[in-house]
Amino acid sequence: MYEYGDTKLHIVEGDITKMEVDAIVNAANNTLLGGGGVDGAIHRAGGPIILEQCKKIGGCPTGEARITTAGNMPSKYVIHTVGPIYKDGTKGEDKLLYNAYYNSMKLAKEYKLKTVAFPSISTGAYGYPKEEASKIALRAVMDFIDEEDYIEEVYFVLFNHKDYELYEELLNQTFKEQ
Ligand code: AR6
Repeated sequence: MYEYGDTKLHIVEGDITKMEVDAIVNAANNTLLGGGGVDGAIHRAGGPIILEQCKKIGGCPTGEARITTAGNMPSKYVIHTVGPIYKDGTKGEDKLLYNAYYNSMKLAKEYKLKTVAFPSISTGAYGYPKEEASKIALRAVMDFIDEEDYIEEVYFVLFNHKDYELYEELLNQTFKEQ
């Protein structure tokens, strides 16, 4: 566990659908109608209510976020955000990925949520290089805390050990420097 201001930051290796938090974040696509990866896992675990609510929302631009309930999962809400498809790093991918994290935090705060769990957005099917993506993720969360408000606990949930170690190293480095 790491502390940034009044926020506790955690890294967890595992399946985000099992997290007992106020909101888990989904790495969705612009349609919000489901897909593979973490998106598929969330819709499967949460059940059809999530798709029903997503249909009513009617899509989400890249970098923005929308919210639904979490159906059968232990969390209360799903914050659906859309990260960028990584092309070559010169198409504004960094800002869009940053916005996806920042706007998810913002929506969580609007709903007065205290605990939020993020997957590593865009680093699967969308091809974002993982190390760069992890730095953007942490920066966006820290900036939100600095600029807007704190969230009691933020979890970065990594699906394999290599990704977990990447975050562990980043957090160890970042918090050693303070
Ligand atoms: N829990 C936590 N992390 C997971 C899980 C899980 N259950 N499953 C996968 N990951 P991806 P993207 C990790 O492809 O790159 C979908 O089809 C995975 O190891 O899920 O943002 C959407 O509909 C990877 O590190 O999302 C979009 O079309 C990370 O989650 C598209 O994929 C993100 O991988 C979005 O692509």
